[in-house]
Amino acid sequence: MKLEAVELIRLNVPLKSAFRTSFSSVNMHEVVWAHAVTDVGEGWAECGANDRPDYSSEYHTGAMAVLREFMLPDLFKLNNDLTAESVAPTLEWIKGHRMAKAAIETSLLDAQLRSTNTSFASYLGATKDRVPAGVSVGIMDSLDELMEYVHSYLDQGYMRIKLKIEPGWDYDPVKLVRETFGPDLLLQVDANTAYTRNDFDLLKRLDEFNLLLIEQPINEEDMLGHAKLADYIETPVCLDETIISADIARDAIELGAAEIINIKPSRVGGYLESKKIHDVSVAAGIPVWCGGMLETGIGRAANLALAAMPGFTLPGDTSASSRYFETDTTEPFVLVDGHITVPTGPGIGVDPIPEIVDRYAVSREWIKA
Ligand code: OSB
Ligand code: MG
Repeated sequence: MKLEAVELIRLNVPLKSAFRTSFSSVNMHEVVWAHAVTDVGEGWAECGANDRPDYSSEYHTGAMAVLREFMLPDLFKLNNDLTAESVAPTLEWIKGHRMAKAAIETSLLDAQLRSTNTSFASYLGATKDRVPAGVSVGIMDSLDELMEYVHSYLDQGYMRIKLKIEPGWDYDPVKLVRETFGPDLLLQVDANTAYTRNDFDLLKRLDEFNLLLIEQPINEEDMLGHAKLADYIETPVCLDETIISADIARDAIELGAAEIINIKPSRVGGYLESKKIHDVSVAAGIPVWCGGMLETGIGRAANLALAAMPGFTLPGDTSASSRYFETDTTEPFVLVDGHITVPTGPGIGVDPIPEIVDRYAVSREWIKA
């Protein structure tokens, strides 16, 4: 196919309630979309970058800049030789910026698959038509508030609870949730790098709660530290921020730093690299699950297709649209019996709703070949 133009859309999508992690508290999902126009049709993708470089080094206006200045000019130059599969090799010379790369590659994969009537799920080799949904629960102002939210998510049918933790909000909230909801609740925690190598004894205290996993306890660059921690505690160590490629995933597994892997397509540069990480992990016997970046329907749809691959044996953060949004940008994804249905239509299988995009868009910029 040939890339004719890309529209970069910045949207501010209000969240139902503040989402607090160890690195930020947000009331608004400030995000960028890539809307690709090709000679075979159009495609859509949501960039995972936050408004600030707080989860990773990327941020939304930085992603727009690198797309505009470096990525799109190279992809325009490919003319008719462009395929979704050629995006990563073409942009390989550009260091980092994986979320920007993921956005453009995914929008082109969407266009390409729509043009051949193929769904993301079948392209990726998905084997499930619905996936169990977990929910990521932010840090709260009080334990009472936390209990209200966890109660409500379990009432809605979520199959797994992930508690965000940080120093000062760890042992007590985890203990309360475990004691209140019992030993059968699938429960895990995510620190988003908030701890250090000096905190291993504190983290070991969580062993008594039989957690599914602890996600990214320490610095993302400290792979050896994670391997040491994995030896020291019983709770399986799961990596999120550290795993930026299939090569890194292979190393983390071999070093014993990743006993479980959170695959987030945006973080690793897209769905093709995600598939590679899935394959590396399955070959090594490492369970994977699908993480998220609070995606609206455009990003959520593609994540659900990935989560339907056979190696995704743990519930992901692929929750319903209503977890975050009063009004999603697409037809909402709904929770049924704790599961979300995997889209089967061409490409990502959902379309943006124009009036809603108009309502949330704060800027729209066309970049043409
Ligand atoms: O670490 O998984 C994370 C949200 C933003 C940035 C990082 C993370 C998260 C979440 C929520 O935990 C995932 C989601 O529901 O999309
Ligand atoms: Mg995480």
